[in-house]
Amino acid sequence: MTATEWTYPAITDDQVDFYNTNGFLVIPDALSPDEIEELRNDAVEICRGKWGEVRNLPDFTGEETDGEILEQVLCIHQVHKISPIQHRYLSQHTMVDALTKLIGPNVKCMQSMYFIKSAGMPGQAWHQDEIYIPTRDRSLTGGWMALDDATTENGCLWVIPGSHARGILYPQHDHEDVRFDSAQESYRFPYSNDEAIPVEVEAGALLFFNGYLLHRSLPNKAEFGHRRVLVNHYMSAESLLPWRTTEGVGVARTDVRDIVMIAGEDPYAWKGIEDKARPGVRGVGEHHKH
Ligand SMILES: O=C(O)CCC(=O)C(=O)O
Repeated sequence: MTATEWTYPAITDDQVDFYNTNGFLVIPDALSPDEIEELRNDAVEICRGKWGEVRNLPDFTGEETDGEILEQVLCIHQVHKISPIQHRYLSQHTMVDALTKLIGPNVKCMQSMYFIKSAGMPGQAWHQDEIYIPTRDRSLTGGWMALDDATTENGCLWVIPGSHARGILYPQHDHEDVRFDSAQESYRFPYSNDEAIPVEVEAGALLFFNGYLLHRSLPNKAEFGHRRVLVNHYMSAESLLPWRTTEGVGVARTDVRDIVMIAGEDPYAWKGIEDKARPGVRGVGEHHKH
């Protein structure tokens, strides 16, 4: 089966309504088996240095098996900045179809993250993505491509349905919870853990979530294997992107132009595009270092 023979699902109006009400949406069978395989293989190539430098990678000798490589890396940010394969998947067929219906005709992407999350690796505590990547029209949308079956055992995503709707960003603080990586945790929100639901999906599914939706993932408690996911972040091209990027050394800029257009027209094309962000491995936190 080649990618071109795959029948891609088309997102329906009912699915758009579900997303608007609940803040998330699953589209099964969004990727062909060939696409899943290509994305899985590319993670190893990225870690082996095929496409160039990745900040904070372990010092691999070149003698490791693919499995030994994967089990040492939790997540690599901005993989599309070096891998042409990851760059191509920003605009994967179902992804573009869904995003143009969920966001609007003009869509840009500013971030990719490849989670490998092997057995034993931590999850990420409750958070809202607009805390990190603020838009001006609340259009931030995560497009999460499952490359393995994601289950409660291996650390699928958990969401609080409808928690995006009020349009409030809750505060964040550091945490000492060993289940999670070092990213901060949202608190003081009016929901309990009992209201959260696991989003278990099969490999090849696409999961979309709103930038104001409270979500988290738990550790991979399986005995072996990975929970691989490519998650890209998108927004309307009409909104400026006042992002506090690492390249800006923590300073919010008026409009970060390190973006990739994936559908429609860029109303700010006259500003040009920059190429600043470089890929880097996410820290797992002190309590997870071997
Ligand atoms: O997949 C995960 O483990 C976490 C992903 C996530 O929280 C995000 O992309 O914002």
